[in-house]
This record gives sequence, C-alpha cells and structure tokens, in this order.
Amino acid sequence: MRERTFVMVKPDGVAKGLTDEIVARIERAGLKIVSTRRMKLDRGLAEELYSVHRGKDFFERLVEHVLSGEVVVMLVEGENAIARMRELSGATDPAKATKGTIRGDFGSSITENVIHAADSAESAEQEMRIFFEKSEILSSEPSKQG
Ligand code: 3AN
Repeated sequence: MRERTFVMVKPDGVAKGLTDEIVARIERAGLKIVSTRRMKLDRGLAEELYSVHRGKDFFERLVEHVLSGEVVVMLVEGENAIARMRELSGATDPAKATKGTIRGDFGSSITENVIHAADSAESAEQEMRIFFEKSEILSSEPSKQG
C-alpha cells in the first residue's frame, strides 16, 4: 500500500551531521521525501509529538532532548512507508538495534537515538498533521486498490 509517514531527525542526528546520510538511506530504500523542513521545536510541539508518552518517567528527558537543538521533519511516501521507515530506523534502544539500521549504526542512547518514525497509520496521520499542511499529507498518487 502506498502511504505517507512522519519522520524526524532528532537533535543528536542533526548535530552529528547525519541528515544527508539518513536522506540517502530513505531514498535508496525506494521511498520519496515529499516535504522536509529543518526547524527548532517549541515545548508545545514537542509535548504534542510525544503526547502518548506523557506521564512516563522518560517523558521530560525526551522532550528536553528534542528541544536541545534543531530537528529535520520529513513527510515520506512509498509502498509500506510506515513499516519500511521503522525497519530502516531499527530498535528504539541503539544497543539492541541491528547494525545497518540508522539507530544501530549511529544511536548513542535510548533518548539520543537519531531518528523518530511514526509507528502506525494512526500516529503517522496525527504526527503529519502537527507539522505539515493538509494538502501535503494527502497522497498525490492514490493506491491502485483505490
Ligand atoms: P520508537 O521511537 O522506537 O517508536 P517509542 O515510540 O516507544 O519508540 O518512544 C519514543 C521515544 O521515546 C523513543 N525514540 C525514545 O527516544 C524514547 N523512549 C522510549 N522508551 C524509552 C525508555 N524506556 N527510556 C528512555 N527513553 C525512551
């Protein structure tokens, strides 16, 4: 299924100069970056993005990290883009992530793990809405199944 998903290079990834490498991996996987923006989040955006984790012990650490520097937000499109981006990203904890995945190759810790990629169609939709216009979120190429 052709779909769109939300991806973000976190501040540690931007600071390490990994944005171009991550873009290259996404494109090599046959996915397309439809829209992208380098920006600084504010607290409201950060808390909205991670709202499902509100109340967890790592919530504040996570929010502080994404506020610590610039991020690069991306709208990524392609066949099974959500699952493909999760595969490219690797496990949440870089120590457990397979080599060859973005987190396995470049992550430093469970908080500084380089990349965020939406984990379901529902979160993709919700996260895309936070950062992109409605016109960008709608796929330009509808799937053949209709
Ligand atoms: P993923 O990003 O792999 O989907 P989620 O959605 O469970 O993982 O968590 C979102 C972010 O919260 C992760 N990228 C990670 O930085 C942070 N996080 C998740 N679990 C923990 C944890 N146990 N301790 C610290 N940070 C965590």
